[in-house]
Amino acid sequence: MLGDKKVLFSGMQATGNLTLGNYIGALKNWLTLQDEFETFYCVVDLHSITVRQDPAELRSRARKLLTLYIAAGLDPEKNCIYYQSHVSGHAELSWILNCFTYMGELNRMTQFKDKAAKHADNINAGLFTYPVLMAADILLYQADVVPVGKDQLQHLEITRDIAQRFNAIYGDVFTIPEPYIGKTGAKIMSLQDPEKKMSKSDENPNASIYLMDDKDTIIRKFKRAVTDSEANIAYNDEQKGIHNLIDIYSVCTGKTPDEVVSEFAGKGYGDFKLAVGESVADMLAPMQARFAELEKDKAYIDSVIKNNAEKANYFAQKTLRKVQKKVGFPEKIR
Ligand code: ATP
Ligand code: LTN
Repeated sequence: MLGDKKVLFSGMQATGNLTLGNYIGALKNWLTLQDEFETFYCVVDLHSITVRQDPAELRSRARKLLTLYIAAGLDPEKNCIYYQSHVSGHAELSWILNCFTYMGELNRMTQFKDKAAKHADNINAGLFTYPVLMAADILLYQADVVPVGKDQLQHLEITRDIAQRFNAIYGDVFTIPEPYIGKTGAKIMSLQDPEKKMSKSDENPNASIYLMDDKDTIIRKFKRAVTDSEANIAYNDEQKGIHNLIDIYSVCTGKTPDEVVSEFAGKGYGDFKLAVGESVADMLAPMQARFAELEKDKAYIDSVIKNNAEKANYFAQKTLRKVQKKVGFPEKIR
């Protein structure tokens, strides 16, 4: 708790361009939670370098991502929006937690296996201990809830295990965090392969809707979306492509999947795909306009970065000092 509010922490990597999956699975839920919780929304740039990055590009993407958080509707006066690399406590706590995490646990992480397969030429130790840094992010702020997409549940589970292990040895140091998964659209699938999740690192640009895609591009991508030959708009596990489009439309319009199915009863896939494309473009338009404005206001974004890094540091240091004392590091002489 911070004051009378529970604490919420979440973050995204500044790798690639954000997709509709990131928006629906993460950002959109964040917006609805900003009043209820004391929130920390981080641009996790330390995590980004677990795969090789071009420095100038990483810097530019990280700033864009931070700006996008605000453009999407997170008020930086109410939400602590900051760069992970500006708060050294993340790396410091991560080291300590590394010493409370087992190789066997990390070996089971499916994201590690996927990323190791994808980047076989660079299976570095950071990629392996990625979940420990994520645990540090969360535990540093004593977060009660962590809104993420379903793919991150395994990382939340290991975070809880590490925290419980630490608490069992040293007493109640860390709050045990709970995952928060949005009701609809917890997993948005690729438009080109509905068996795979929509991912910003997908090589095929037609597989993902990027948050900065214009209306024509969005509609064209939905028109090309892979579906099936049933020619029937129904919500079931066999018609995975249509299922995904119904999920997306349902999030954009606020209608339930059943309502969507009745709305399009007897209509063709062409009509439905067009409607989905339009609803997505309409949902994204205000954010795109706001982003363009904010990007021009360098002084304002700089002030958000500075003020929120200070705020995050303050809370991070509180937990870090407590942990350092527990494990036996000597107190600093001031
Ligand atoms: P990458 O392709 O680089 O691994 P990603 O697109 O999977 O990236 P992340 O940065 O790993 O995105 O995730 C940011 C947030 O978006 C996380 O909370 C994650 O659960 C959520 N998310 C990512 N993809 C989807 C998706 N297809 N559907 C729902 N949520 C998603
Ligand atoms: N691993 C997450 C990003 C992430 C995160 C976090 C999410 C890093 N630290 C802390 C929630 C809480 C991802 O790849 N989506």
